[in-house]
Amino acid sequence: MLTVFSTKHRLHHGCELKDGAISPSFENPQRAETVLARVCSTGLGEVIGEREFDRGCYVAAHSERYVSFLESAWAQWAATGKTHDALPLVWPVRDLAIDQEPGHIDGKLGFYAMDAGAPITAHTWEAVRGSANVALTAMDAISDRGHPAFALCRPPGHHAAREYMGGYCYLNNAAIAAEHGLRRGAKRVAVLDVDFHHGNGTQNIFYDRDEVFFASLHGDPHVSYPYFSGYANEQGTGKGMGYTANYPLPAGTSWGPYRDALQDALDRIEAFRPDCLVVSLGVDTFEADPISHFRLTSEDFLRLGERIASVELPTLFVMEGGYMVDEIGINAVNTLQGFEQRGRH
Ligand code: OKP
Ligand code: ZN
Repeated sequence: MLTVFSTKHRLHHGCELKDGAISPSFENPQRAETVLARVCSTGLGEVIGEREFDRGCYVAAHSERYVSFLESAWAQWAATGKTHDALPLVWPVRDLAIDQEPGHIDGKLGFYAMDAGAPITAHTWEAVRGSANVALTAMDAISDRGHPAFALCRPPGHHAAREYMGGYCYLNNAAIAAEHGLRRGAKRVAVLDVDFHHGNGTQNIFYDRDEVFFASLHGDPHVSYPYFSGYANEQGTGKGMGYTANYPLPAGTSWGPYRDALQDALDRIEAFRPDCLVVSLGVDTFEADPISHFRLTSEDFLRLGERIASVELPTLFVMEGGYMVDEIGINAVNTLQGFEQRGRH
């Protein structure tokens, strides 16, 4: 399988608000390096760099003003004299004004963020663009050749919505790739999100659309981040009604019940008859993940890949979460190898 990787991810490492304190983010550069090392040591296939794409490709999934904010946020923050990471501190919840973008950077940060988990550092935008370009390059490979590809994206993207960042995510790499697939001629694209956390951003971007089917398996939002989305009754709106499927699962979920939910999602994806499949591949469903609560084993990721292959679609894997740094290479590549094994039969 082809892997696309960008060294630009190394430019981004920041902090997050966690358990009442600002601490170094679990989402660190070592993650992507560990996955890349495993891709190479297992001989998964060729590794190529990302190509450049214009901002229109990002604006396909996000608003123009949000992309402008991401481009200029560090400069605006630095202009106030600060040299440390930018994080939001106030959010427009419920009845507060959301009809006007604030002028001050502190206001803008809250306006365009869902949490204090997506720091903006001096070179964050470069890394974020690189990550989206990795996904776009990989989608081109699928559209051109119909072969599967792995977009080794960092930072991840699935919490990033049309107009806000959060949960380590800025641009929604999977959604940007799906939009690119549609522009490149796909009539329908399915997105399957197997990260432990609900892909609220991807859901948001496609919620009222019927040409993208979105399915997510994740920790029950009643007890798991992001808490405010991912319930089973969220099924889409307008012509998108029925094109979103959520599978909230209890803490402690292991392969058996996980597999049953996965099979249901895959059945619905097959019924949708998409031209290609984008998989938001988070491996934080691993039993030893430090911030998540499922119990998949490294072996289970082989089975996950096999099942995904069973729908026999041109497939793009997009890296999302996974924080047990020692194991994320094994678990991510096990998924890809499980997929390839099945494809050979
Ligand atoms: C990003 B991705 C829970 C803290 C949650 C944010 C998690 C973001 C996950 N105690 N902090 O979906 O892997
Ligand atoms: Zn996650």
